[in-house]
Amino acid sequence: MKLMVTGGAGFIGSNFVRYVYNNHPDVQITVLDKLTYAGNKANIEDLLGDRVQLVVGDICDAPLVDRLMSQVDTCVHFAAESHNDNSLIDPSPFLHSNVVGTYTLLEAARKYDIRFHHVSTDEVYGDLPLREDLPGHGEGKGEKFTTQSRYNPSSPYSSTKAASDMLVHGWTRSFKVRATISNCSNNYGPYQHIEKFIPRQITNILSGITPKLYGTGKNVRDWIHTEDHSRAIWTILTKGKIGETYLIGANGEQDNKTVLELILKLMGKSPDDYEQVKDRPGHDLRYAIDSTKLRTELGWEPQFTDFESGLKHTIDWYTAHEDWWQAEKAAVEAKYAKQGQ
Ligand code: NAD
Ligand code: TDX
Repeated sequence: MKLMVTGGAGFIGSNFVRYVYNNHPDVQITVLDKLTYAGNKANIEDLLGDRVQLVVGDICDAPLVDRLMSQVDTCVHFAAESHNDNSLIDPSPFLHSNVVGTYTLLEAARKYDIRFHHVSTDEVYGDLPLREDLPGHGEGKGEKFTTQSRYNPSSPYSSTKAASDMLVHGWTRSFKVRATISNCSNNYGPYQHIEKFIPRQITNILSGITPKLYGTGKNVRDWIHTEDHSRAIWTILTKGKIGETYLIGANGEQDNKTVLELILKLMGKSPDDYEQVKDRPGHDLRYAIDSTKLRTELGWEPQFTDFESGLKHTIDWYTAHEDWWQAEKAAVEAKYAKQGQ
């Protein structure tokens, strides 16, 4: 396989490149990444060589994308602006990378008949009510996202991801692009940018800064280890049916307050040693994925089923890799402080 990975120097993309490198030695990988503030060459530097090359460039650069796509047979598309809070301050790069970027790649996939996998998010479906607000605490059917759920995005980030999914649908139906889509829940693990919830709190504690919880902390996210996400994408790429969408999730629902208390406990702090700050405008209440289709049709199962142990490994990674995040910490916190968060 000659594989192009867009966004392969970011959090999930670099973990995917590492996964393919370690498990599929016959794959040649070209990473196309703009190295925005979220991309970091260091994430894949040790892999660069005969089997992995990095091209620094924009997925909206049509001549560059055309040239690179003419040299591969498969593309997994991660590149995106990925942070909700940033999209609330300035949506424009989200339109550029997430919408125009996906369009540019699809046009090349169409021209060269590339097998295309589009990496998307459960946030395209909007949010679900909290279980405590549902009759019988939501243990019945229909209270999780399925591939039948209605698109209902809440933020500039999720609406541009929803738009990109729609482009993939259109190009698949009208131009027979051989595409699949996956919508995954919240990832955690090594190499996640410190603007995101879990690494922000870990690095806050390591830096002597009080952790910051938005609002009441009742909001629920469905956590999955990024390595389980990589394995799921590989499974869809190799066994998935063209034109299909697969939801990826590992039954990892936790409210933010519980996650923060667990981080504090694992780092030897008092569980109430945090600050409640201004809530995110339009803050989605709850995400929860029903991944039955992926499990029953393609045989994928998550391996990181113990969240506490996965979180402990993640804390150990940030503790051991201070050089990876330290230089950016002050600027990330200064940006949040400006927003009252
Ligand atoms: P990230 O922000 O850590 O990485 C994004 C990468 O894309 C960076 O390396 C960046 O430099 C690159 N990039 C951005 N714009 C580009 C452009 N115009 N041209 C080329 N490269 C560009 O994001 P992530 O958390 O790793 O997310 C990766 C993908 O997975 C995104 O599509 C996101 O929507 C999706 N996703 C993320 C999660 C999550 O929990 N983080 C969950 C589900 C889906
Ligand atoms: O400091 C914080 N305090 C806090 O309480 C931050 C940064 C976040 N939060 C809350 C907001 C969310 O309820 O934690 C939760 C997780 O926040 P983020 O890490 O920003 O993730 P989220 O907005 O849920 O989106 C993530 O999952 C889906 C990724 O960033 C997206 O790219 C992905 O599509």
